[in-house]
Amino acid sequence: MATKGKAPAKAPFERHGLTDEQLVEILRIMLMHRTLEARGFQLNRQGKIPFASAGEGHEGVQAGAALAFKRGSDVLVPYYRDLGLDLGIGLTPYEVLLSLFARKADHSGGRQFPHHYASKRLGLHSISSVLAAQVPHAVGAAYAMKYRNESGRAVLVTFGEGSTSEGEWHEGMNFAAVHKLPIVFLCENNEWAISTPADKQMANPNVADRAVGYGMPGVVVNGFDPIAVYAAVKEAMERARSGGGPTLVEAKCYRFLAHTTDDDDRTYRSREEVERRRQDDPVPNFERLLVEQGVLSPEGLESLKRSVLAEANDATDRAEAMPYPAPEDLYTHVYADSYQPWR
Ligand SMILES: Cc1ncc(C[n+]2csc(CCOP(=O)(O)OP(=O)(O)O)c2C)c(N)n1
Repeated sequence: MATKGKAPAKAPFERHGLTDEQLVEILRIMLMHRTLEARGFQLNRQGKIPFASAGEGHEGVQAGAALAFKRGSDVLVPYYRDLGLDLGIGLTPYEVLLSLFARKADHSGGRQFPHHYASKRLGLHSISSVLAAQVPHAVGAAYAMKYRNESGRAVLVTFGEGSTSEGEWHEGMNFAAVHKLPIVFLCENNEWAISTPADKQMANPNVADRAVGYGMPGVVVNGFDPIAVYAAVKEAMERARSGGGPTLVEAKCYRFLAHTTDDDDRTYRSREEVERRRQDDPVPNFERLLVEQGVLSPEGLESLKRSVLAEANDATDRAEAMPYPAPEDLYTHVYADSYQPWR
């Protein structure tokens, strides 16, 4: 595939109107994303949690896109690999750890799959593990906004490139374009759908090229560059909010770790490939950029990293100390009233 193994050439520093504080906030989200994901893998290997997924390589896409989301009015319909996007719109590390530990204080009472967050407070839609099922959900939310004349609001829906092979993805794209709905489709193309490489998924290397077939704009952006992602998603969200209809944005990135803690990626891709792609790692590259551009001092960077780690450690300790749900709560919210099927 044309773009495989290569990030687009390095552009000169362009901050797209972002202040120093916003640039540092993007880096803080990227660092927290990476720290909490490493924590998930550690806790799994310690036998303390059953499962965690991994978005290493997606940090730039997600922290950049999160900044283009308008808190309090936009709606986010993410997928399971979007920890950084969820943190970026306001999910707390403590909420993340409650989900991983499946504690009673978790938003779903410890019942949902790990990393499947939902928050009415944040406009964060409940996540579905069924690939592309979130697309019709998101399109429905966008249709409701249009039906109710709620201008100034938009939906951001995300998915991997593998999910674009699902019928629901195509149906959602078509319906959104026909009805000119306020929605942005953000594809996080990490080149792998578990063990299926992107060139076995589709003959055209650009998911974004499909947009023209539905009658909406499609753009490709370097997913290792959070500022470029911010700019592309912001423009698309503004078009959606102002009645201009949907956009498909494809952010090219890479998955550095296994699909989840249950996957062994050595069975389908070489260590050399992963090692080679590490040169595009958005986290150290963005750290370096902010220091080079004088946005952060080297001491400021170290202090930011220390505070992220301290917050992650505190969230881990607090969540681990919380109780599990009681066994007798199993049917709460499943059957009406206090009906218990075994009685
Ligand atoms: C309808 C459906 N088919 C298969 C699966 C199993 N499955 C879970 S994740 C995944 C790969 C998805 O790849 P992609 O959409 O590219 O996203 P990524 O995980 O790479 O971020 C598959 C096949 C599923 N969850 N749902």
